[in-house]
Amino acid sequence: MIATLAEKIKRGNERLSAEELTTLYLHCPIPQLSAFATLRREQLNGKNVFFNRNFHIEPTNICMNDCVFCSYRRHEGEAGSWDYSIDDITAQCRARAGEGITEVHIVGGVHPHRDVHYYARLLQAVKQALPAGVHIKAFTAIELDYMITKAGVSLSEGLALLQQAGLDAIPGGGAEIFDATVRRRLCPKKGDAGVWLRVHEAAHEASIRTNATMLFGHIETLAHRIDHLLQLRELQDRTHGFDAFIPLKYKAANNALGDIGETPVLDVLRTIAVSRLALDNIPHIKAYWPMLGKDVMQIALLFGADDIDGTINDSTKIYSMAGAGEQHPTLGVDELCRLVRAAGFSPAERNTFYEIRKRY
Ligand code: V47
Repeated sequence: MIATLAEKIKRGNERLSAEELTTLYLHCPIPQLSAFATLRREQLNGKNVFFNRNFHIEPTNICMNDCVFCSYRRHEGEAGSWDYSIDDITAQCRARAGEGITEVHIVGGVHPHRDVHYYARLLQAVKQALPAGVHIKAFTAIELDYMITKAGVSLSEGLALLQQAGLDAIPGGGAEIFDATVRRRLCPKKGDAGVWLRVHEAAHEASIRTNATMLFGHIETLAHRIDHLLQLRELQDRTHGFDAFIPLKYKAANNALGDIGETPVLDVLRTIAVSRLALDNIPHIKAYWPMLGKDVMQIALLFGADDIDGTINDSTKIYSMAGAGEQHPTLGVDELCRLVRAAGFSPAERNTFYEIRKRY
């Protein structure tokens, strides 16, 4: 069976089924799985490992949802909550205006009182506070669904308002695991898979590029992961709007699910490799180093990942609050390039749309 799959993967133009992906995950020896994923990543991306110069803005951690995996969310007024004003946020942007940043990534909690008109004002203010040409990648599908519904406008009208205000791309968060039963236990108040997929489809129709994620290593099964990947592949066949897929390993500190612990590193690497092989129509697989740590990020490059996100400059709290090794995630371009070269690849600085700005 593995030998037949090897031939199929080498031919490079044939789709792998759910059964074949399951076999690869369960039965393929790890060196061979690494070789298969590397073959596919080289067919798509050569030796390039992409990164950008970015930072995150997290406007608030006040959130209406109650996801059991989340270490970050607080109630309004609760100790440890934050809620930055637009002025606070523009001050954060001005403080970074000289850093050569090309992308700002904005995500936060689903704040009960904020609608799409408020967030359009926020995006306008961020664009004005940063040098011309910096792209904004902002808001998970779940935040978008809430803020647009709250304003009483349609999904396409809401996205158009944000686009006019400066939205360039949408990140992949909020997807978690699409299966309805798991989702009910994991994030009972959050929009379901239909909501997530509909928002991304509407964004693609409006020519907004987006990413996709999968939160794994908690209460889901392998079948749920494969189903999640194939639902993404199916949408991408229709819209071609996804640039990157980011497999996010569940981190167990400071959240209600913590007793289950964290999944072993070989599960993470198998999942990244199977994602690369399953998502034959999504160009990039991101190894998100603030979550994986720098060492596992380097190894992930040998399992099909070709993107490592960016410099980040100590600007995100989602993973450090959940116990990630990187408590103050910052990676200078020189260090980032050294890590990529040491793993045998060529660092390529990209912009939000994967246009190469510089090779090192
Ligand atoms: O949707 C929350 C995840 C996501 C935990 O698009 C957790 O380029 C693990 O989507 N353990 C938000 N994961 C982050 C995200 C993202 C990150 C980097 C790049 C991009 C991109 C998107 O973080 C949430 C959720 O799935 N998350 N808590 C946790 N305890």
